[in-house]
Amino acid sequence: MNHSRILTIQDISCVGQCSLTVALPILSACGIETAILPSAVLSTHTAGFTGFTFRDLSDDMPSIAAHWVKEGIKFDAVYTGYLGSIKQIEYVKNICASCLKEGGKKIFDPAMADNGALYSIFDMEYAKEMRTLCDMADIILPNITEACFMTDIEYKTEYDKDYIMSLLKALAVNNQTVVLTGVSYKPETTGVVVYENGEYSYYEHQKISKGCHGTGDVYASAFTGALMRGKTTFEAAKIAADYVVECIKHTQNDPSHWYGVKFEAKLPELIKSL
Ligand code: PXL
Repeated sequence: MNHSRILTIQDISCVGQCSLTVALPILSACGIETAILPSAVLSTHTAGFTGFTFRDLSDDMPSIAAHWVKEGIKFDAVYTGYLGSIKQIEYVKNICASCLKEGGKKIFDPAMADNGALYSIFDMEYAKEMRTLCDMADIILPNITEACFMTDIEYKTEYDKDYIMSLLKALAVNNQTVVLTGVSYKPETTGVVVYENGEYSYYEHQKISKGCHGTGDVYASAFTGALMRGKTTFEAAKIAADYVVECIKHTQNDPSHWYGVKFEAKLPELIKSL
């Protein structure tokens, strides 16, 4: 197995099973050396908890990256999730320019919205800036809401393949690969579309009625881990989808666990699938 080192940039929500507390264990379980750059520290995530603390670490990001440059540290891929501000998006661009190996992959999850709405701390200006980051990517992993915010296409809950194609074409202006999550053409199923070099493929799977927080981060982390282990984009998209379904099934009957998914118990299955 080739050794890969990835850098993931996202917040630490100390409690809540999202962002770095999901990405680091999942990528490590996939066998990938995982360096982290925390963009902020929050006591919990912002989706359902109130009164959380928020320490913005933006100002530390350039000096951390400058130290890596001095040490000659470079990464095979940069994978980003939830970022706290427009300034951080700019810093991510600079870090990719200075710390990615030649041919290194830029994998960006524009984690900023769901179910037709932006998360509480974001606005349209942020969405526009996120679009400029996604325009530089090798692979982006939006959900339909995020795709709409980045393309100015109307958000719909019922749609057909033509609508999905319009989103994909509007996103992939620089031939980035788009992995569009949460694409559901039938009430009982959902799935993920991979749009790569102008080719559309769809992995359809069971829809579990219960939506869970943090599954976007679990998905993107498992996808990135599988991809870094040499899977094709479509294989990685499928492995990550199957893993998320198992995580939700394992969590859905525990009402006390409303804030995330119990992804840890299903890591052995993810590892087996690689
Ligand atoms: O899972 C996305 C996410 C990450 N980080 C923080 C969040 C959320 C979603 O709400 O609040 C802080």
